[in-house]
Amino acid sequence: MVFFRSLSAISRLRSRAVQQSSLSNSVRWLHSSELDLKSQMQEIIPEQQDRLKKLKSEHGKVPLGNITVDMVLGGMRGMTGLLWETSLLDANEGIRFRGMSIPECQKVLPSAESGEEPLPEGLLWLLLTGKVPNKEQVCALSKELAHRAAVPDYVYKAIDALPSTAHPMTQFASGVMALQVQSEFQKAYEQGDIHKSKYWEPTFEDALNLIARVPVVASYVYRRMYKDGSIIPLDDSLDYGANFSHMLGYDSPQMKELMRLYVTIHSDHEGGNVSAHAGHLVGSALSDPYLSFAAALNGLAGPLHGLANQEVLLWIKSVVEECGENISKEQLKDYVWKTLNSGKVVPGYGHGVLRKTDPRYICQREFALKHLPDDPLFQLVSKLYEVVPPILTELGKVKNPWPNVDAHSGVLLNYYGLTEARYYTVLFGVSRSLGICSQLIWDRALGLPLERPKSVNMDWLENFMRLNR
Ligand code: NMX
Ligand code: MLT
Repeated sequence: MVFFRSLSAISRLRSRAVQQSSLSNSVRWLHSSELDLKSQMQEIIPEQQDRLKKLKSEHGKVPLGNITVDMVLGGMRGMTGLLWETSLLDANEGIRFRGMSIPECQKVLPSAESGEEPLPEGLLWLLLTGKVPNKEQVCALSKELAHRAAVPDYVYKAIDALPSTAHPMTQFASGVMALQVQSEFQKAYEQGDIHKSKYWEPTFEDALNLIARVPVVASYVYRRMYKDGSIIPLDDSLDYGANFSHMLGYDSPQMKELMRLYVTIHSDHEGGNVSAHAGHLVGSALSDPYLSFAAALNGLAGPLHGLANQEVLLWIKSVVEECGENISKEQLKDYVWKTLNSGKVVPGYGHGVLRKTDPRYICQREFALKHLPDDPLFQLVSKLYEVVPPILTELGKVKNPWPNVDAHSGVLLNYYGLTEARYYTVLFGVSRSLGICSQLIWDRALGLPLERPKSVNMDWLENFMRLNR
C-alpha cells in the first residue's frame, strides 16, 4: 500500500516537472537585455572572435615550449595544448575564475540574503561573460534556471532501469544521457538549416538546460538510493545551491550555504583536468553538451579524479574504525604508512598541477573553523594536514605533498547529515556542469576545431632518437 502511494506521488511530481517545460524558453523574453545572459553573450562574442583571429594571424607560429619524451610518456603533464577561457590554474596560487581567486569571488559575487557564500549563478555569469554580475542579474539567472529545470519522465525511467545498487555516478551519467533526447543542438543540426556561426546558440540552450536539470537528476538518484525514492520538488523561490540542498532533503541554512560554496568552488579547474578535457574533446566533434558532459562525468568517476572525495571519507572512516576518533599523530602516521605500503595512494593529497595547498581546501577549512570547529572528523582532517605532507615528501617521488579539494569536502557534508560517501562525486559532477558547459558555449562561439593530437609509438620514438642524436 505504502509502495503504491509513493509510486503515485512520484508520477504526480514527475508530470508536474514535465509541465514546467513549456515555460522554460519563454522566460528570457521577460527580462531586459541587461538581465538576460544570452543577450549579454551576444554582445561580447564578436570582440572575442576578433581577439582569437588576431592571435592566430599575428602569433600563430610562435612556439610555446618544447615537447619532451617525458611529456609524451607522462600523461602530457606540463604540455600546453588547450584553449580554455573560463578559468586558469597557477601551480602555486590555485584556480582563478576569469582572473578572480576564490577569496576574491567570495568578496565580490552576490550572496543569498541570509548568507555570505557566493551564489553559483553569479559564478556561472562570471564564467560565461567575464563580468561580475549584480544582484538583479543573478536573481534573473536563478529564476531562469529554475524555469528550465523540468526533467522528462523517461529520464527517471532510464535511471529506474538500473539496479538501485549501481554506483551513483553510473545512475547520474545515465540520467544525463537520457536528458540528451531534448538536445536543441542536435535538433538544429539534424534539421540542417543552421550556419556554423550560429552553433553557439542551441549550445547555449542545451548548456543552460543541462545546468538547470542536473541537480534534479542528481537529487533523484540520491533519494532513490538512500531515501525510499520520495521526490522533493524544486522550489522556484530558492537559488540554485539552496534548491539542490532542498531537493536532496537538507534544509538547514548552513547546509544551503555549504552547497553554494561547494558548487562554486568545484565548478571549473581550467581545461586539462580529466573531466573538463574529456568534455571539451567530445564537444570538439560537435557532439552536443549532453553527450560531452556525460563523457566528462565518466572521467570524473575515476578514483584519481573526482571519486577521490568518496575515497577520502571512506578512508577517514576506516581510520576511525580502526583507531577511534581521538587518534594520536603517531598512530595516524602509522596508518598513512600502512596505506602507502599496501600500494595505495593517500586520497585527497597530491595534484597534477598544483604545488601548494589547494585554495579550495583552504576555503573549506575556513568554513569548518567557522561552523563546525569541534567536529571530531574535522579535527582528524586537521591532524592529517600536519601528518601527511611530511610523509609524502619523505617518499621522494610525490611532486605535491599538499591536500587538494577532495581532502576536505566529505567531512563537511558528513557533519550536516549527508553521510553517504559513495554519492559525493555526483555533487562534484553537478558543480562541474557550470564550468564545462560554459566553455562548450565558448568553444562553439569561437569556432574551435576538432581536437586531434598526434600520437606516436615506441618504434617511432626510438627511431626519432637514432636520427636526432
Ligand atoms: N599518495 C601516494 N602516492 C602518491 C600520491 C598520494 N596522494 N600522489 C602522488 N603519488 C605518487 C604517484 O602515484 C606516482 O607514483 P609512481 O611513480 O609510483 O606511479 C608519484 O607519486 C608521482 O606522482 P605525481 O607526479 O606527484 O602525481 P601525478 O600528477 O601523476 O598524479 C594525482 C596526481 C592527483 C593523481 C596523485 O597525486 C594522486 O593519486 N592523489 C591521490 C588521489 C587524489 O586525491 N585525486 C584527486 C585529485 C583532485 N581531483 O579532484 O581530481
Ligand atoms: C579538478 O578539480 O579537476 C582537479 O583538481 C584535478 C585537476 O585539476 O587536474
